[in-house]
Amino acid sequence: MSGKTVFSGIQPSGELSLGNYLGALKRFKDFQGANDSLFCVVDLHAITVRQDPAQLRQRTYSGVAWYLASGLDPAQCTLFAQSHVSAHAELAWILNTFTQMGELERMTQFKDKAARHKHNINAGLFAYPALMAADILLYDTHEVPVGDDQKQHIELARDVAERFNGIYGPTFVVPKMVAPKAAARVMDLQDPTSKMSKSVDSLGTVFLHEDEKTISKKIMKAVTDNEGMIRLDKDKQPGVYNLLAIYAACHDQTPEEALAQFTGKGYGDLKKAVAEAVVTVLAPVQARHKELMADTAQLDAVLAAGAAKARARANKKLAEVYAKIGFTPRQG
Ligand code: ATP
Ligand code: LTN
Repeated sequence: MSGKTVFSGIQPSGELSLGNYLGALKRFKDFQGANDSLFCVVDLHAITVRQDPAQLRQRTYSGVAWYLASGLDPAQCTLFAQSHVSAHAELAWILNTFTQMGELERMTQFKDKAARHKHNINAGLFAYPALMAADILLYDTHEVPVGDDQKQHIELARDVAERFNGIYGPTFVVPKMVAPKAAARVMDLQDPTSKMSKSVDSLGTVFLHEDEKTISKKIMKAVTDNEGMIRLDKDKQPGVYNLLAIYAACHDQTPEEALAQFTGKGYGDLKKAVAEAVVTVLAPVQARHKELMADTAQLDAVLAAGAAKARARANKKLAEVYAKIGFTPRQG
């Protein structure tokens, strides 16, 4: 063990996308074993947007299966569902009281989702970052591997940890975000100025479960530009930049290394190479996911074992926080 604790979470709010895979999931296996690592299906977060119960259950199983299919081994990490460990909701309540309205109002994810769900701008959606801070701070997490879109939330978790520590003395580890070297923000293939999102069903999102033909078609139809040159220019050529970043992430390269392979080539060549790279990377993961989904009892067993491990740790931290705040000790 390196002595580092790593935590990350994915919401069962839709079918997972290529953004989730390259920005987060694909890297998780590299953190297990040598580190103390915890990975969570954050179902409490998912209900900040209205969910159909049967679909939520199915997507939670699917999320666990994607974690396993991408190489996580429950013997080497702690894999669990957020709602199975009640300390997450309890600490979130406490942290709500250390989080300012003004801080939450600045969160771009809240602003985006509030705009998309105008008829359900609920208090949970607003307070979402305090729950995320609780997820992370409960386990004395050092590193949080996430995509770029989570930067603001991690910064808030750091501020809340420092604020609490400042009042009650050292209690929480102040966590750091770890972004991937390429594809930290995979963009929508049809609108490369917007993030590829799993909860927006469009031609611009590649879903992990899609077949080879569909994936290739979506990538071949990706929006580019009229420049006609393959360059790394995020502002002037966001579509091309996005394709290069996806290619790079699939090959474990930096975008600069990927660019070097396309000198003198055209957009058609680039798209073909990206489609091939994505299909090749996803094929074994998809096959394993399918096998795992055939046995949900096995997935329940993985979640039960993971929750037992997480619960013991989380309850200990929560008791420490409660004592510092001045709650009388829980008897039994
Ligand atoms: P929603 O669309 O419901 O908000 P999401 O896919 O944006 O969902 P999560 O499921 O919570 O959000 O994301 C899980 C992980 O995937 C996080 O680490 C997040 O940063 C990462 N991620 C999500 N979208 C992208 C993207 N387009 N590019 C890179 N990483 C991403
Ligand atoms: N907010 C994240 C999901 C998430 C998370 C976490 C990520 C919830 N809790 C803890 C890392 C650590 C999102 O919307 N992508």
